[in-house]
Amino acid sequence: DPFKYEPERDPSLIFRTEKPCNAETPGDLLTDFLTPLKLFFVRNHLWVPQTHESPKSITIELSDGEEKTYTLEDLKVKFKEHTITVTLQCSGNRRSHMSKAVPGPTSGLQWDVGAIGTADFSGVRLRDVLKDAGYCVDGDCPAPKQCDSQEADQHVHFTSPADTYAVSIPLQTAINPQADVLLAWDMNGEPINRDHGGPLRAIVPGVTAARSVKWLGKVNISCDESQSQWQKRDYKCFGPNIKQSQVRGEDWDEAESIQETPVQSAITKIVKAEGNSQTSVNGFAFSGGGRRIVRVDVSADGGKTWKQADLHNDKAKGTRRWAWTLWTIDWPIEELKPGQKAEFVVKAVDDAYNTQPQSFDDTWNFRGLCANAWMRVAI
Ligand code: MTE
Ligand code: MO
Repeated sequence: DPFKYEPERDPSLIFRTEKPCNAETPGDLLTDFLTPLKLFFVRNHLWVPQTHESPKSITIELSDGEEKTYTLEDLKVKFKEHTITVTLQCSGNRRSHMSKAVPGPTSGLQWDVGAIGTADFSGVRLRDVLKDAGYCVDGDCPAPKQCDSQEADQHVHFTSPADTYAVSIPLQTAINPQADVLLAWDMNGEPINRDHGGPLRAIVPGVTAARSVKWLGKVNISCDESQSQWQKRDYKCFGPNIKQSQVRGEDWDEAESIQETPVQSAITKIVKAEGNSQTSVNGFAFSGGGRRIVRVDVSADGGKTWKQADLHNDKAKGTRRWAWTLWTIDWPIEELKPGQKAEFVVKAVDDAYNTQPQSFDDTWNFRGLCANAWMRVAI
């Protein structure tokens, strides 16, 4: 039983499956800017490797097949350490909300709002390590002979030999000094624990968390995306008219892998007014690609009228905005009239003026990925 040696977990998490462990943070505990480690959601496709099974070094495979290996100690002494505040969100977060849309249920773990969390991750820039290993990362790099594609189309693969999970990101993300891609060993100032991929994990800010490979052992550059099932046959969205049974292999091949994620927000905690005061509505807002949240609109009448929430101040670290923004709005009790549309609704706007779709009915996809329609909670 490969699940015999799973780490202990906080019982306040909501367990969607036990083996493998898939557990989310209850919304009303997502109130800290940095998510406490014991409450940070866990998303495992397979088992958690035992300490002696997880790699203590990273092997970089060069284009000619030669390999260069760095131990954790090598990384710590050879390269500059960076700490970046990163929100990791599973592509399936809020899937259960999409499953209530007109087209019907979606397949996968039926997460509520809590397959998301934020931490300070410390480590070295992947870019610096690739450069040291002999890759051209600055400017005009010649396209490798064996690729018929441009540099823009190359990919960096991350592999965990311990649980066999592997995915890839575009090379341009990996080598961009503004993208802050890390080989990380610390999470909120502590060595990354077993559940979250220690001793070494990839952190790809602003990109769906599926690309932040835990128990990382190998990195290589390739002309093609990773050939793993997690890259090729999952984490892709199709149109709302497409049922899973209709999708052929070539449709999967042609569909785009999710990398940067769309703007998202959720209501996590509502504190009811006592007596004649206010009801406090709290939540998070987050956008991929380093885009800041510039506004959060909240309605108490199902989306007919709106007010703006107060965005919390925080101390996010990083070259761009990789962290969520927490928000609060206090609603006077006399404005909360029970009725047909007595519903809190939230939607956020990012710095590219992207906003969230109104409904899941027309953004539905059968895997329930990137579920980011307005969130509604009955009052
Ligand atoms: N890395 C490995 N090796 N194995 C996994 O199952 N799951 C991925 C990613 N990295 C996974 C992995 C997915 S889908 C998500 S959402 C995040 O890890 C979850 O990270 P967390 O468990 O630290 O919250
Ligand atoms: Mo995920």
